[in-house]
Amino acid sequence: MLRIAVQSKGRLYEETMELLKSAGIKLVAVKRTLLVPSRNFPVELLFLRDDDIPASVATGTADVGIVGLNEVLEKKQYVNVLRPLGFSKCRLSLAIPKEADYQGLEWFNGKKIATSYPNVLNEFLEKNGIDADTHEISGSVEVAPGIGLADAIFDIVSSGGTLVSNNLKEVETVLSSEAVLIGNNMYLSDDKREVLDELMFRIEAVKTAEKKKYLLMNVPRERLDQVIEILPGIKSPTILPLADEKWCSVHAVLEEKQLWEVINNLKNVGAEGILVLNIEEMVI
Ligand code: PRT
Ligand code: ZN
Repeated sequence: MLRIAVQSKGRLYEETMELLKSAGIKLVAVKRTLLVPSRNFPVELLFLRDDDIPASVATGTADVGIVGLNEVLEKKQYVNVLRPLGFSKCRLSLAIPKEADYQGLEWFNGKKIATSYPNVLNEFLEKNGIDADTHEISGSVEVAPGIGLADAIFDIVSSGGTLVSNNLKEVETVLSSEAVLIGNNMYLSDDKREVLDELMFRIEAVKTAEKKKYLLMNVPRERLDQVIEILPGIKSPTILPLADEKWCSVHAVLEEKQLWEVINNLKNVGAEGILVLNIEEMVI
């Protein structure tokens, strides 16, 4: 049984559960107990605060974990990032009062910076030769400059709305973060290794499918060549006959970002009844 440490509640929770569900992992019942086994796959979920996930994996309490890269780097535990997961994207940035005149990093020399990420911040300051005073606080970092507790902050930014409403401006992005799957260097039994390989394989399939759409349409046979030229399929599109011999049905997979442009081009050459379907998993 492979044990996966996940956040018990918070910003990572929903999408972590969604990913595991898409990978075909059903839980016995998501009660808020600490340890919940799956009923159809040999894994169990260990629900923790995100701060505790890197250590739980490093010490072997859990075999793998799902947590923000920002926490992984801050906690300095011996864990490996097995793969990025593409959700909970954010950045760790330096922000200062919006009226301040900012010319470059030297601005921070001699300044006091409030943060919940002192390790990542100190590493960055050291690397850039900046001598600032790091002040660790655990929550509501963004209010620190407004109440005179600090000159600047180093915090997570996503939309930037929190900075704006606190009269701050983002001046340096130090780290781009997202949820990652982490593991440790410990020996995994053959059984666990097999489950982890299968889990990684399924996550890969889910992630590959996420950005793709399945397209079906009816095309006049005489326009088929033009349609094939428009479709940037994985290989060549599937073409099926229809009862009306002048028409055929064309199926293809394409990148979500190309979707609307391709659909317009298809309509222009006479494709009809265009259907767009989500793909749940894709094994290449
Ligand atoms: O209780 P527990 O310790 O488990 O959770 P937590 O409260 O420490 O963390 P949580 O659930 O808030 O965040 C978990 C992870 O989500 C973080 O470690 C990041 O990897 C990621 N994440 C993604 C974010 C955000 N986006 C985010 N916007 N974490 C925090 N924020 C905060 C940010 O600090 C800001 O104050 O949300 C606020 C709004 O951001 P804006 O820029 O959109 O206004
Ligand atoms: Zn936390």
